[in-house]
Amino acid sequence: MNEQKIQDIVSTVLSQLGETSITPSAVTKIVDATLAPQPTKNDDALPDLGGIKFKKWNGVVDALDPKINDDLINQTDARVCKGRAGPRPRTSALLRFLADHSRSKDTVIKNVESSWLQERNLIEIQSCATDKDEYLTRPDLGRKLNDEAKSLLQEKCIKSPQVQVILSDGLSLDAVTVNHDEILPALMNGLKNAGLTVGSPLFLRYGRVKAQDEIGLLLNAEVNILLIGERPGLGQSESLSCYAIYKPTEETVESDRTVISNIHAGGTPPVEAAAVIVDLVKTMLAQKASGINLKR
Ligand code: B12
Repeated sequence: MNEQKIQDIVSTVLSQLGETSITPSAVTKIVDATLAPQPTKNDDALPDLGGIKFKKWNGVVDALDPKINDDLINQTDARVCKGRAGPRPRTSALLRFLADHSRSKDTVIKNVESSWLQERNLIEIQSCATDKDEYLTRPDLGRKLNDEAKSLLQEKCIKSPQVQVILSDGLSLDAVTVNHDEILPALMNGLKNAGLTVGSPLFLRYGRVKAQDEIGLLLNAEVNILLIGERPGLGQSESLSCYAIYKPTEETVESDRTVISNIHAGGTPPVEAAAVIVDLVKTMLAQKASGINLKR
């Protein structure tokens, strides 16, 4: 798909959502590998190994037709056409692998500042995990709210909304911080434009998916939408998932949930995902169901 077609799709989605503050060109971040600058020995500064020019680096020496490799690189984020030095990876490919690995580890263990949440009017609540270490080693604690969170929900949140939206760091904080500005305003506007009552947006620190059930129960929300950082991969550490559930109960199981994964600039772009989620919410409300009980 060419850049113009992508821009047109983004433009249509933005106008359907009633979104005027985001320009389509700010949303589309697809880069053509053949246009990306290639690393040279004379670069003054140390190169950013996680940057696009290394991601799109073609390391195959003496290819019969290098354009074929460029084309392949452009079509996937997988580590292809990196060449080799004898039986070993080339230095650039190895350094890139290590850079991606560090990035993935960072995004799992990073914490968001409360000020970042306040600037975006997100009400902060926390699971029973007291820090990242405990969160990672005790998944059960990430599935329950702490006492303060339960009180905050009672004190500060709109009760019985049709839709409650929650953000959570989960296993990737970057997924939240990188995608927030494109997905949350568009999603909130889209839901309101669809005539739905929407609860106060929340941020759950150290959250696991199951925690959305307790929040849904306490706020008596009809549909509960959780945008949570996915376990990062080596090629992608900024991917967000949307887990949606209709009227969760104590007996809710995983198959009662619907999931839309791979939300990021190189997957389902966040603005487009907002439109898909609005449609999903409407379907859930109409059918009073989610997960395997939902007919789509
Ligand atoms: C880890 C993982 C799992 C683990 C979860 C173990 C655990 N307790 O953490 C295991 C191996 C069990 C698993 C199983 C399945 N998974 Co899975 N999983 C993932 C993965 C790699 C990361 C999820 C993540 O980071 N979640 C965020 C963290 C914070 O959540 P959590 O609270 O720690 O864990 C919960 C979620 O991971 C959730 N979950 C995981 N997979 C799925 C799938 C569905 C359909 C639902 C509703 C929930 C769910 O269950 C966990 C327990 O509550 C994603 C890939 C991705 N890019 O997102 C695929 C992914 C979400 N899984 C997928 C699928 C299809 C499944 C299975 C249906 C596979 C199968 N045929 O059996 C099962 C369903 C399991 C279920 N819970 O009902 C698909 C969903 C596609 C879609 N849009 O519907 C994904 C996107 C992978 C893919 N690209 O195909 N999964």
